[in-house]
Amino acid sequence: MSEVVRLERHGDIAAIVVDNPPVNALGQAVRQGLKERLNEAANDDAVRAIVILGAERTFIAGADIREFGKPPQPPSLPEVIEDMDACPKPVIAALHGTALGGGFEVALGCHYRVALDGAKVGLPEVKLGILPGAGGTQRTPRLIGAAKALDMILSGDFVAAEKALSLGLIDEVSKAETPLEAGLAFARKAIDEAYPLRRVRDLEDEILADRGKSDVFDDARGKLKKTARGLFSPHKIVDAVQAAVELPFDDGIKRERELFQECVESPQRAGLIHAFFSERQVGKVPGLKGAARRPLISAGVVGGGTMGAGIAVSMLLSGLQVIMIERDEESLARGKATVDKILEASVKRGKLTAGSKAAVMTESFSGSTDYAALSDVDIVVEAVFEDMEVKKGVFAQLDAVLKAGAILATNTSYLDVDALAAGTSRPSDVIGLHFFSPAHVMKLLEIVVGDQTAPEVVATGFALAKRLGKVGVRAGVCDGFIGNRILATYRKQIDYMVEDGASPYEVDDAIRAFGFPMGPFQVSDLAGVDIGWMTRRRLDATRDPRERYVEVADRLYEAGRMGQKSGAGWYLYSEGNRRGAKDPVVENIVVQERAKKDIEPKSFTPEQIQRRYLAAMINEAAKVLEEGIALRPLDIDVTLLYGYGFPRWRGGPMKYADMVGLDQILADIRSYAEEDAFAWQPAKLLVDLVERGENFESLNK
Ligand code: TC6
Repeated sequence: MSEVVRLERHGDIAAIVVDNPPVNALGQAVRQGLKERLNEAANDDAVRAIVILGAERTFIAGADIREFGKPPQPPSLPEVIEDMDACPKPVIAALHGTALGGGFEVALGCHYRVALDGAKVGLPEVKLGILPGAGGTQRTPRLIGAAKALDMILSGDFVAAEKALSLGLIDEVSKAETPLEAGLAFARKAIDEAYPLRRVRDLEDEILADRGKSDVFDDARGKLKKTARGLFSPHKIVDAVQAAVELPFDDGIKRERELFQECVESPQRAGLIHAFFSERQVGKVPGLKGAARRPLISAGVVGGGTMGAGIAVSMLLSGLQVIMIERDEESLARGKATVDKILEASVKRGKLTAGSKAAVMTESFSGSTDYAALSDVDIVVEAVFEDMEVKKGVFAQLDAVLKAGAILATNTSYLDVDALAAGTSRPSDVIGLHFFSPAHVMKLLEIVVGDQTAPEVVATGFALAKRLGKVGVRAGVCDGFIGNRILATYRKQIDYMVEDGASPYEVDDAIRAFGFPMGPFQVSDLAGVDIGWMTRRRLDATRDPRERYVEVADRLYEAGRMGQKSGAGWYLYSEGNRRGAKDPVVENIVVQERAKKDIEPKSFTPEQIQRRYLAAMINEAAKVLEEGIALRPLDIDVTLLYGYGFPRWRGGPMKYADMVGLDQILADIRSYAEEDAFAWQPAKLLVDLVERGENFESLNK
């Protein structure tokens, strides 16, 4: 008797309850249990209707995604669903919480669906690189037509119960307190009023209306060219829905199965599922379990520039009281105006009502030029100019006025958090909170833990990240922490390749072809060529003389080409246009710099560009791990996915390295080292893992 699925009798109605916390996923035991209990109920003459529901917080939230990629264990989900569909008694799904993926497919295999108010349904498989492979692509168009089914399955968006009812995905929204109550009430009606067995597989109206109309599918495929660049499963989804329209049900199901299998075997499935679990694991920091958290009601932000204002907005929208500090009234007014502007944009996009915005601006947000205004806040984030002396000055002032137990956070992207902490009388309260620009949009928050940062301050940093809707990643102290340190290394390889013969535009094309949304030179133009210049000047004093230095970017800076903001950088921007054009002037600068060093240009294929870029990224990432700056490979994956545009379907650089094979990555590094031994010193960890035949995944915990 399976424990994860139980059969309850309520008079002449049988309730089959899936009880497999946390989300009632359809692992093997659940599938087996569903099949057995259904068989039991179907063969019991005293049972006249069957209700399927989930215990605790939700209906079934999908297949157990930990099982994908492993040998399949019978019974398969389509087989279980077929039994429901064929059952001679009415089978009713009673939905609450989230009925997702295979969970919603179970519901579609039932003869009727009733949902509690507040429940959501959805087919989010596309987000995991697969497709609804248990009849979802075949039954959904039979209920709502191909166009709406494609919208739902290609977006993976959840649909609220009321909307699901109006679309025709479900049959009733119930005000009942529990799914059992709702299911029993529906089953009673089904018995008393002799509802027919309404099998979705037999519904033909929508399918017949769509048959022969290829424009729905042509349109969908056209849109995918823009929205699903590089992705595999969306194209298979269109094929599967088209099969639903063109083939008899059983043939469509067979086609769906083949397409599903292709998706399961694709590396994108592995990458996306790794990303799914990593972003849930990243907040579970070893050693932090059970650490107390400090209360967070009010916050200070020092600095009202783009970063400070973005941080303030993010905090305000999370319900915190925020006080902004600036050095004079004029700067404060500018900072407040920036906050107002960001909030106004949220109103325009419909994310905030005008009334809420007004309330936030008047009741939750204030500003001052006097640090004393911060005497009672729980946390302060400084976002002033990136200069150690300036930041030390701010910390000294904060130290003088903050209450005991308040957290002092710096938003530095590179600087030594320990040095800042040492300048205060309370180093255990100091932490780095590295937001990414624009801070109210970007989801990554590096939580930089100093030598003396107290565990409860770290735990509070993670709690803040969650409250702000961000993904917090623990990082140790070093120049650039996890993300910017790795970036600095792979970014240099780009400059080397350009000096050696690649054009910046070839590089950008190759990196975009790998799946990044922008190439590194486009990013540089967006961030500002001056930002890179300042970073290089900061590092001048400590740069190892053996390091190769490329001056092309300095020439651009000297020519006043600051990127998008000045109308020219690596690209040329026409008035109001953020899409730059290739610029022969830049190509000329590159040619001159090569000539100065007598470099005979060679050509690079897109694959060669990508391999060097990735090898540099992975090698530095392995050093970051080895030094304990990142605790686990998954912390690096999440950082690069959320802060640096690494394609999600590749899982992050460490997952990608595992999939390519660490031996190949190391072989690449060793071959590049023959040209530049200083830049390509293999990480000891990488060498060790290759020698032991292990991968990065083995270090995730
Ligand atoms: C599918 O169904 C394909 C069918 C075709 C078959 C032929 N499996 O997100 P939370 C875990 S594909 C295994 O923190 P929330 C999760 O890892 C699937 N585990 O909670 C976490 O574990 P931890 C289609 C799962 O309340 C815990 O549950 N379905 C699964 O913020 C809590 O998760 C989906 O894509 C799973 N399917 O959100 C739905 N789902 O505590 C994916 C969750 O050890 N899931 N876990 O860290 C979700 O979107 C959300 O988890 C949620 C709950 C909305 C269900």
